[in-house]
Amino acid sequence: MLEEFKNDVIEGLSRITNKALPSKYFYDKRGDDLFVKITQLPEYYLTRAEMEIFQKRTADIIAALDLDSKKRYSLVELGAGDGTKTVHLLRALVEGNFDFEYLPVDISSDALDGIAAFLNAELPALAIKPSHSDYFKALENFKQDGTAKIILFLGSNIGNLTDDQATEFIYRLGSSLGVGDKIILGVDLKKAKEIILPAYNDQQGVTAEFNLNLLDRMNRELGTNFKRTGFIHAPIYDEEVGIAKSYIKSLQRQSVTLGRHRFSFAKDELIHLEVSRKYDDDVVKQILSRTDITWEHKITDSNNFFADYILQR
Ligand code: AVI
Repeated sequence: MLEEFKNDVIEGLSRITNKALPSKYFYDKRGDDLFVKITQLPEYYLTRAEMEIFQKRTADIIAALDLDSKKRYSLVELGAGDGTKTVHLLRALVEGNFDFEYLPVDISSDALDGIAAFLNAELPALAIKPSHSDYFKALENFKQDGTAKIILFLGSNIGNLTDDQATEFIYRLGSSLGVGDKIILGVDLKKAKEIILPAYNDQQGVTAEFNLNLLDRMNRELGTNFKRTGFIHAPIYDEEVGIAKSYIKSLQRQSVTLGRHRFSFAKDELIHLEVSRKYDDDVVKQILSRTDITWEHKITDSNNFFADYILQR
C-alpha cells in the first residue's frame, strides 16, 4: 500500500504539466473524520438529499426493486457508510418480512464495526454479515450463494470516477451479477454552479482542510517536505460538462523532495486531486450503453438535487 502510494505520488508530481494525485489517498484517519464533518456542513447538500430519499421514498424504492416474496436476497452495500441512510430501507424490508441478509463491504474494518454496532442496536432482527474486502473480491465470493442480489452504491461515490472508470466499474459490477439482479446507484445531479461549488468550498474551510490534509499525509507517510502555507485549496465547477474538480494551487515557485526525487511547482501551478461528477439521464445512459446493465427507475429528493437510479442486470 505504502509503495503504491509512493509510486502514485512520484508519477503524478513528476509531470511537467497536469500534475495530479489520486483522491483515494484523502482517506487516512483524519481524512475519514473530515469527510464525516463535510457531510454535516450546511453547504454539502448531497448527504441530506439522499437521506431524504431513503427516509421519505422507501416505499417507492421497494416498489421499484420489484421484489419476489419467494426469493432470498442479498443486499450488498459497497462502501459501508454509517448506515444512517440504509437503515430506513432495511427497516422497511424487515417489517415487510422479506427474506434477506445485509452484506456491507468495506476495506475499513472500523467502518464495518461501526455499521454493525449501529444496525444491531437499531434493528436486532436484521441478519448482517460484514465483509472486510475489496468490492469485487466480495462480489465474487457471493456470486454462487444462490441469492438474488441488490447492490447499493450510494453517496455519489461513483462521481469520484471519470466516465470511463465509471463505465468499467458498472461493467465489472454487471459481470458479478446474475440476470435480474439490481443496483441502487446514488448520484448527485447537475445543477447551478451557485449550489454545487459551495459544497466543495465551504465557509468553515473543512473541505480545504480535507484536501490539504493530503500534504500532511505525504509528509508523514512518505517523508515529503510540503509546506502547508505554500499551497491553497482551489476547486472549480465546470457547469457545461457537470464536473466539480478539486485542485491544490502552489502560491509561489517552490520545490518539494521525496527521497532522491524533486518536484518543482511554478507560481499558481495546480495539482489536480478529485473529480466529483454530476449526473443527468444522458450521462447515466451513456455510461450504461457500454455495459449490460439497464435503467429501470429514477427516484429523486424533493429539490431534484440527487437521484437514486434503480438499475438491473
Ligand atoms: C465521497 N464523495 C462522493 C465526495 C464528493 O462529493 O465527491 C468526496 C468529497 N470531496 C470533497 N467533498 C466531498
